[in-house]
Amino acid sequence: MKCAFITGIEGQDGSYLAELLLGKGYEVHGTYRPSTNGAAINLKPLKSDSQIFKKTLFLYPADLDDADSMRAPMEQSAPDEVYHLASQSHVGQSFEKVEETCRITGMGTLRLLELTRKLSKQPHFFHASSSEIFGSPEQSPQTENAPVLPVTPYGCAKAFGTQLTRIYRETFGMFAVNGILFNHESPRRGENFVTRKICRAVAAIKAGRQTELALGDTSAQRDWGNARDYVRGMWLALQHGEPEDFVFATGKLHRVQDIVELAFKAVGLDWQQYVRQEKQFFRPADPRHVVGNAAKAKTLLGWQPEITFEQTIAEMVSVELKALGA
Ligand code: F7E
Repeated sequence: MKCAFITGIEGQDGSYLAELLLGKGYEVHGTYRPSTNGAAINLKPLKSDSQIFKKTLFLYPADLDDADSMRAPMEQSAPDEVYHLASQSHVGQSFEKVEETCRITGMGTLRLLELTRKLSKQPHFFHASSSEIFGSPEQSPQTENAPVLPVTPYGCAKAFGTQLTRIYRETFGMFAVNGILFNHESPRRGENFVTRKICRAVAAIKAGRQTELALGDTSAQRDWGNARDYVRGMWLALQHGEPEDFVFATGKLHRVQDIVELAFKAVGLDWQQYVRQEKQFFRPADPRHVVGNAAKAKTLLGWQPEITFEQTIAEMVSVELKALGA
């Protein structure tokens, strides 16, 4: 039985990845932020399954800021594969919490690389890198070789972790891989990311519990995929014969405005009556022209996205409506 170690297992990606690996017969060990007390909703189905929880799924509170808290679970589990997904991942908040973002997202990755390097059995290591490392690139779409020129504190912290992952691969000989992940969404997305924020608000407006939706720049564009496709990519990247970096993206750009229109249309409401833009949600800098070219992942891993942007938004709205009983 293969053993995997996942940081940030309670998050959107961590929970989908845990399900994928358990389904493949892995033993899965994962860490969660001590402040959540292990109560996050995404793992509830797995934790309530007595055939799984504490049999093939093991959870530990651990803080990326504190290498000692990570060391014991990593050593005990002796993983074959490490998936490093935990971070301070909100780009907007990274402008308010610059130091914290660099500590958790940047230095946290260094701590984990170093702990992994010192394990007696060397696992394959996956770092969840981000399209934010490219900033606002001059050339689109971006491949693995696009210049690393971040424009946000989060992008900068991810760039640090990405380059270190390359150094641990090339200098220390570790099987260390960056998955350069473009935006990816699902009903498990955190509530303050724009897709979930819109879908939640649309359901609440439909149910008569909210009257308006305040957003930042609705002309902002992103390459939005589906989280389930991207965690499959993570796993494939670690099964590949050579450690290499891979872009995971759809290659298609959409505007925030497109999400607004799709989501309101799904519930039969006119968005113009509810949506306004508010200064507090605009960012001091916001990447432009970020769209990925995942040709390498397609050729070498046989990976391609299967769930469309439209399907993802439709599913997210429908889950929010159900949650409200609407
Ligand atoms: O913003 C605009 C905002 O916060 C998307 C993370 O997973 O992907 C994600 O980062 C766009 C931006 O995601 C609101 O300005 C407008 O242009 O959903 P988001 P993100 O910043 O792209 C990358 C690849 C990561 O690695 C990150 O960890 O939407 N926008 N109005 C808004 N965004 C938010 N959150 N809230 C608004 O009201």
